[in-house]
Amino acid sequence: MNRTRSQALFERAQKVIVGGVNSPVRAFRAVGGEPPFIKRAQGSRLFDEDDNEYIDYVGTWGPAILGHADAEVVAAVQNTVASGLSFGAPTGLEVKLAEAVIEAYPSVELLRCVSSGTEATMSAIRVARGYTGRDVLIKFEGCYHGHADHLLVKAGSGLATFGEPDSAGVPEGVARTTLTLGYNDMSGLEALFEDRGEEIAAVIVEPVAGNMGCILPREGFLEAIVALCKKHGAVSIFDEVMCGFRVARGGAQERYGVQPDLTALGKIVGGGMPLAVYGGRREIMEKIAPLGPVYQAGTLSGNPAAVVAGLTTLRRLDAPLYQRLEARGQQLETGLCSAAADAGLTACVQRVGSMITLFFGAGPIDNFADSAACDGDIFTRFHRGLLERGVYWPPSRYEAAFISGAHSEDDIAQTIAAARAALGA
Ligand code: HOZ
Repeated sequence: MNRTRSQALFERAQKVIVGGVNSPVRAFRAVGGEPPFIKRAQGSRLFDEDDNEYIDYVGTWGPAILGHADAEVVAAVQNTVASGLSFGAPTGLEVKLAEAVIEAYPSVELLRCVSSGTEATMSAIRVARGYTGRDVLIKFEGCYHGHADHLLVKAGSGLATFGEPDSAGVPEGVARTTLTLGYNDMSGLEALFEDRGEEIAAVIVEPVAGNMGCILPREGFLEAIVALCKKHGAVSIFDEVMCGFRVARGGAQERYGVQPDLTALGKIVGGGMPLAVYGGRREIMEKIAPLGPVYQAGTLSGNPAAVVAGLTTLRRLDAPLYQRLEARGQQLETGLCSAAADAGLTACVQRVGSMITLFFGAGPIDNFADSAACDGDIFTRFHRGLLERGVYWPPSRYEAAFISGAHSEDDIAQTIAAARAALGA
């Protein structure tokens, strides 16, 4: 595949942008290659600067559930921006979006719009601390909740990808307020609450983890988090930035029937634009300014172009779409399992709806240690082989892949054929 233009752009980019990219995983360093520079995207496809075409499974890291450049979403954004890009004042669109989110997430009684998933989780934790008057936060190893200081402790996503789960630049005192446990470690959680329950402000979790590959909550794990928080006066926070509106319209909390105190949403809720949401129990959310003493604000919060992209996307998330995503997910899962088995590899596929990971290790993969023990060299071979065959898979073994409503049966069949060739099946 010729990528001369992308290579030239990457060379220029590295002189002026850190690592040539505006978010670390995009640099493709973990898979030893150079990133194609993307010119446009349509449906299930990406097109790079050299006019190479790829079937896309990154989906702009989650938001593109309808596929790229969906005509209705694009038209809604175009109509809205014609009336102004940003007002820094309330709009009717924000009210409609809030109502749509609350309808899909009954645990959310009151919410706030912000501009990124990082802001949503960071603000949810601040309000949990303000509400409880406590400092300690529990997170699970390999979960990634954005790049706020207290969350860059044993984190997944880019930090796991580059082997530095704790970021430099985080004050020791801040890091010390974050305690970590293995994902799915219910007895560890119970013991920690027994030991330090009175100090714990909140437990934050990706209820379906996607930043250490796709890892499912074991039966009872989410329920244990919510129950222990309740028992000890702490706040349970589901970070559904990735799995919200993805694994079901009402996210993991609908799929598994568990209601947290607070929820963070991002990615799909903004329809591909910079928008995220945090919300939950009224009593907690009423602690936020101007109703209460916890401060949080943003010039572009509730930006009309972002809100209309999100609202138009949410209106399209109906039962037939989720059935279609499930069918395509099943097709891909079956094909990848056979490809790995026919290549004589130890591997397992973990999937919730349209969120999927092929792990090169024996399953089940229940936590970060299991995920890290999988074979990174085979993943690199798999990734490069796919890319050369026109399939754009996440460039890190710790990032989940996403299927969109625009992926056809034929797209999936082509992907499976490429995977078979890449693995030598
Ligand atoms: N943190 C994102 C993946 N989990 C990466 C975002 C990006 O590079 O765009």
